[in-house]
This record gives sequence, structure tokens and C-alpha cells, in this order.
Amino acid sequence: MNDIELALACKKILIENKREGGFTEPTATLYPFQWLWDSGFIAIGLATFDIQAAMEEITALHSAQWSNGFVPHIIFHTPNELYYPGPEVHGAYLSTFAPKNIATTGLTQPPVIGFVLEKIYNAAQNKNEVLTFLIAQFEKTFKFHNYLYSNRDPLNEGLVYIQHNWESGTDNSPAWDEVWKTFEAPHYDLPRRDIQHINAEQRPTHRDYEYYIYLLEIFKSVNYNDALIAEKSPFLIQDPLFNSMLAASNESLARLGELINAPKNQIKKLKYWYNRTKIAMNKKLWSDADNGYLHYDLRNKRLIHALTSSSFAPLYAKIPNQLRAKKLLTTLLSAKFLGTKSENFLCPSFNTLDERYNPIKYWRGPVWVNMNWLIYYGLHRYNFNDAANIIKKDTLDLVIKYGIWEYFNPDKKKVNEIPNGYGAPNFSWTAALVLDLLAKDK
Ligand code: 2M8
Repeated sequence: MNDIELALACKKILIENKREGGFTEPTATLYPFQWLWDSGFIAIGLATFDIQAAMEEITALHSAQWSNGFVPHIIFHTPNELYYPGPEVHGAYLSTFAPKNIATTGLTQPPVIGFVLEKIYNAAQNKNEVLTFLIAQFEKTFKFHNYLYSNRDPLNEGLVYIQHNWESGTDNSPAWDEVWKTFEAPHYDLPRRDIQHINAEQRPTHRDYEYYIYLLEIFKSVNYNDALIAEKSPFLIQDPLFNSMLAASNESLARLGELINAPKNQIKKLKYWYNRTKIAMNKKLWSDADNGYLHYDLRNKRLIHALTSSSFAPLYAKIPNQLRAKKLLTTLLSAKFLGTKSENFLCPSFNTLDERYNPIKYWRGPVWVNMNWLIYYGLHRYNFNDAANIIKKDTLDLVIKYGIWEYFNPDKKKVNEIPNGYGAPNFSWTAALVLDLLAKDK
């Protein structure tokens, strides 16, 4: 398959996964709604060939923004029994801030939209065509960041926390194993739909899901009140990926703000947020022992010593200085990720030398194209061009070899044995970000 054929296949997926209401499903069947960070990545891909569709994607997402600025991670545009847990299990309507006209979750996801808006602006041939859209979406995204810094930073450190593993985007990361050990979840009968579509070996376990659902029960018991969640919930995590996305979005919004003549105090605030988050991440989330950024468990006041692909996300937001960035590069190219003889496709989602590494299970080892895309651009910010080329080549090789899947086995030795990628096929953000990587060559 050459680049032109690959680009055509990617566009076809985005067009086929687009639904009435202007949003794109991550993939038909497994994820039949709109997801926050998926939509951001999808809009980046759409912007390479259809600016209107990119704008519609973000407009549809923000149509479900809560009155306090919160942006939910799933918008249940139309009822669909194929997915569990649906709106009833999430019970987000219990919050006084939730919209009345559309069902959403009460969880969020990595705040990527700020930098997505800048990508849309840069991709637009005719800047006037996107101006009205940008002015409105800038305001909404600013409000979301304001919500995060006001409600998710109880120590006022410039670092926000996530309250559920589903907010991380890296849902089943071994990093969470350490948190599950700190409390007990009850046993539930769970009508899992995902493992009816996908091989259970590639999805989280039943026990994992019990923890996920138990956290929702806690949130519902306090009507999704943030202050009470901060006080009671056992899961309060400062995530390097989530905070990097927030920082990068602050940077982008500050630049966009200048372009659209946003009020000076908003631009000032965005720069202030960016700098505070950068300083706090370097102070609190960096580990010299691991040579990488880690998750911090705010409830139990400790770093979680697990290197994941999220450990490299700070490169995307220019969080580390050049020296620290070099250390991160060394970790990426070490036996832990690339392998001593480059035997892995970059970037495994978890340290391959850790006994919990699993190359086929969800976020516990496989390669994810959205993480590769973030690391690719992050490496370029430090002029680590050789490593950036490796990760780009690995991404395209995987997609050409296996198809446009949700995730992939990192093991290069197995390419002749493994028939396909993992999770769902025809996966929207894989298609979208491959389009962006291919467009970058032009
Ligand atoms: C996965 O998460 C959802 C829950 O949000 C699930 O497994 O049901 C994750 O990979 C997440 O990062 C992604 O946004 C979502 C849709 O692609 O699927």
C-alpha cells in the first residue's frame, strides 16, 4: 500500500464513521457515541481534507458542555444498547450543572481541544472561514480550563487531578493497579458489551471493571459534587498525560487568543496557567530514579513508579528542559520501550521490562497511534529528529502491515505470525492521525 492508497483508506473510515449531528464515532459497534479526546484527534485528521467537518466535530462536542464549563468524556447523542456503561449507570444527570437536553457522562478526558483549535486554524486555507468558529470555541475551551483549575486542583499547585481512570484515556494502565490496591470494590454483575465484540484477552478484566463502576457509585452518591469527590474518593491522580494536554492547550489558546483579539486578561491567564503547570510537573511528577514523568497519587501522597507512554507526553507541551528531555529520549530508546536491538515498534504503552507488561491487552503494552502522534511532535520540539522519524515510520509500518486498528502488538518479531491489530478495526483516531502524519510530508 502506498501513501496515496493509505490516505484514501483513512479518509474513507472517517467519512463512514461520521454520524448525524456532525460527530464521528471512534469506531462503529464498540464505541457508538462521541468521545472527547477522540473527537479532538479526529478533527485534526478531518482538517486535512474537510475543514467544515473538523469544525462540526468540535461544535458537536461543545454542544454538551456543562454550565460550569466541564466537558464530558462521552456524549450519548442517540440511545444505543451496544455500549456499557450507558447514561443510566453514569448518572451524570444528578449534577445540577449537567445539560437537560442531552445525556453525557460526569467524567472528562485529556483536554486536547485547545491545541486542536490551533491545528484547525493552521490547516484552514481561508482563515476567515474559521474565525467565527474559533472565537466561540476559544471561549468554551477557556471555560473548561477554568473549570479544571478551579475544581481539580485542591492544593492550588497548578496541577489538576483526574477522578477516574476513564478520565486518563489510558484506562487500563498498570499505573492504576497501585491505586486499586488501596481500597476494595464490591462485586457486581456487569453486562459487559465490549467483550461481546472484542476478544476478552484484549480488554480489561471483570475485576478491573468492578473498580471502574464502584467509583461511579461514589460519584453518584454525592451527585457528582467535585468538592465532595475530592474529600471522599480514593482515586485522585495527577496524570502526566492529562496535565501535558492541558499545558499544550493553554499554550495554543494563548497564541490563538492573540490572533482573534481575545481579551488581554484571558491571554495572560493562559500563559500563567501554562507556566504554573510546567513548573509543578517538573517539581512533582518527574522521577530521577525512573528517568521519566510519573503519575502522582494525591490521596496516598506518593508517586506511582510505573513508566508508561504517558511518561513521554510532557515533550508535546515543552515541559522538560533540554537536559531532562534528553533523559526522556534515553528512556524511550532503551530496552524498556524500543528494546536493545530495536525489537519493538515504538511506543509500547507500558515498560516492556516490567512483569505486568502485556503486548495484547488494551493500555497495558500495545502501541496506540494517538500516543505515538503526541510523542512524534514532542520529539520534534526538541529537535530529536532521528527519534521522531523512527516513531513516525513505526506508526506507518504498523498501519500498513495490520490495518487501521485501535491498538497494535509492539513486537517486531511477531509480524509474520499476527494476522491483525487489536481492539476494534476501522478506528477513527488512527485514521485521522495517520492522515496528519502523511500531510506533514507535503
Ligand atoms: C476507551 O475507553 C472507553 C471508556 O471511555 C471504553 O473502553 O469503553 C479508551 O481507549 C479511551 O481512551 C477512548 O477515548 C475510548 C474511545 O475510543 O475508548
